[in-house]
Amino acid sequence: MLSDDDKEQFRKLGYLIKPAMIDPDRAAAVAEEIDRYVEAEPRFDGSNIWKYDRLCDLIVDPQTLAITDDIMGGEAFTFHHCHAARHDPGLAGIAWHHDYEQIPQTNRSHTQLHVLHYLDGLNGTVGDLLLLPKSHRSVMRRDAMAFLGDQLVPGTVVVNDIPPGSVVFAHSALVHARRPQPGGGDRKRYFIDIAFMQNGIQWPSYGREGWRETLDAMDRKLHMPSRPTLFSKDNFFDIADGVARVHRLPGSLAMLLPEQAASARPVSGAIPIVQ
Ligand SMILES: O=C(O)CCC(=O)C(=O)O
Ligand SMILES: [Fe+2]
Repeated sequence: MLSDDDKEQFRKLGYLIKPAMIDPDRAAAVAEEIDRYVEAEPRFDGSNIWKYDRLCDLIVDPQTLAITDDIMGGEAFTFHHCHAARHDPGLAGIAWHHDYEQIPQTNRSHTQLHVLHYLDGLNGTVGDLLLLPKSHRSVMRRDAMAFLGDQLVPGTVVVNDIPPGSVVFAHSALVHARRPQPGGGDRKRYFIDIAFMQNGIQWPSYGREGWRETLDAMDRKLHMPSRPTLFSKDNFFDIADGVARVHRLPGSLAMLLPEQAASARPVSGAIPIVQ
């Protein structure tokens, strides 16, 4: 599915952009579903993602799964979570961070992927995506670069001109930020992120109570005999147990950076940064 150049780009730089990968009718159907729950369930955090048929379709989209196969080097992988949001003008930014789930942060031996959908593209009016190529190879706390806010650091790639239906495949350890923009355009900022973990190690679970039930419901709805572990619970340990076990433990790598007040700590989407 991916060319050798694409695979090489992902390996070296940590991301790959597929412009207009989702066709307009389908993107419109997903956007409609998001509009529906923005009204009905404004605190939606992905826990009941199995209730949303169009979002579920995106998670098991054949092209997405085939590209993910290539990125994972042919190894099997497991779904971790899906968030979806409609970002309106005035949306706050998110400081530089990464979303690689690991407690404590120690290595990058296995791949974790964020599939970022921008259903209406990005055009510089609601908020830009900033990427720091090659940063996925460094081990750091998720908020280690948050002190820089959303300043352009050397090497920053600004993603602010991609057509509707575009998908950004980003290694979860790639440092990235959202730079706010004042609005004024006619596009909305529909944003969906879907995370997949390469099998082979135990990963922290999605940070919501009920993550096991969510995976069970997804498996009942979407089980694929050719991908038996796609919605398995077996590759996860409970993230809260993991944090409790290593927090403040002397010798924990990348856990003992200077303390920040809770109010100064960034959140990454719906997930509070805990590691
Ligand atoms: O809104 C975006 O483009 C990125 C958001 C993000 O990085 C996150 O939710 O973790
Ligand atoms: Fe993020």
